[in-house]
Amino acid sequence: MRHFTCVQDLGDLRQALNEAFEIKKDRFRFNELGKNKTLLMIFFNSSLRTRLSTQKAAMNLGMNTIVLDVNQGAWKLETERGVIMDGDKPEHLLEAVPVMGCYCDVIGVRSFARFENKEDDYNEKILNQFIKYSGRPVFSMEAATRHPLQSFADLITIEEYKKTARPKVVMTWAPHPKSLPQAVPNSFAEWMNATDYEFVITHPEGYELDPAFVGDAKVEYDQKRAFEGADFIYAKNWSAYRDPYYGQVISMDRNWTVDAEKMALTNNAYFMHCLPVRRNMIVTDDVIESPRSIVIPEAANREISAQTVLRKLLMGLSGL
Ligand code: AN0
Ligand code: CP
Repeated sequence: MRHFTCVQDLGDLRQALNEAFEIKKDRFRFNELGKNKTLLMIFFNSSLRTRLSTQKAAMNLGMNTIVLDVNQGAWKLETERGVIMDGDKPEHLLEAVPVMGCYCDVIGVRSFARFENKEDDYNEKILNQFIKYSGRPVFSMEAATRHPLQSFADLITIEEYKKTARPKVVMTWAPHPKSLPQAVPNSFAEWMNATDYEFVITHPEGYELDPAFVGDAKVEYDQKRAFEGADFIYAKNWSAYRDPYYGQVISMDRNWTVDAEKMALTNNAYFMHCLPVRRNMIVTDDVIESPRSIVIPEAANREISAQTVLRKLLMGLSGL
């Protein structure tokens, strides 16, 4: 594997899952593979899980890691070509990216949607410049449109907890006070559509996602009806995708908060969320604290998804 930005890059999903479970059984089995290899993690946005789990995964493989928070200590980066750089940004991405490539073997990038220009976001303008100009294998640590390491961990988690071959998985929008990207829901939909699960998306009118990600998923505007018989509830907020509201909060309706009453409509479903989560906006305290909440094992699987991906990238580097 040369780069990792979406589910297709993994190739055979069943095989990738088997590799993940192999790693989970003995996470130090491949600790020679990354010897003398350096991972550079670039963050344009904050992170807790991605930062820790990816670094731990790299250490398990014997890699060295360097972490750079672009907005803290590095030069502010201009990203538009042709700009007269007389403002507050002393360096251009077009020099910074190849320079970063000089100091490492693999690059992870976190670069959220900026909501300034929908086309730039949906063309993955920043991530693609890393792919084009760094000369290194690049993987997404949540880019503008997808969060594949999260979705892979989500899939691993569902595979571990499911009781039937084809569980009913429901992704529900839930309220949040700030504009959040569509990357997590887009990506989760993309990965669920790559399985044979029954997959339903529920959200208020106006929160329709890009049809390219929704694919064949069933969209149900009645949240309670969507919850009926669900085996997994995957909660997430996202901002509007459709014009003219792209990137905006158009509803904070707390009737969409996941609570015990709604969970009672499900088939004793497990509750999932990628975290960080705002309690009593997205989900009530009692649901997230209940024995059916699997948010912590879900987060723990981020180490496994990252390690499976890094291993594939390292194998690609060695021509394996
Ligand atoms: C981010 C998002 O919704 O994309 C990161 C989630 C992993 N969440 C926040 O910014 C709160
Ligand atoms: N789930 C997730 O990616 O969390 P962080 O934003 O803390 O990395």
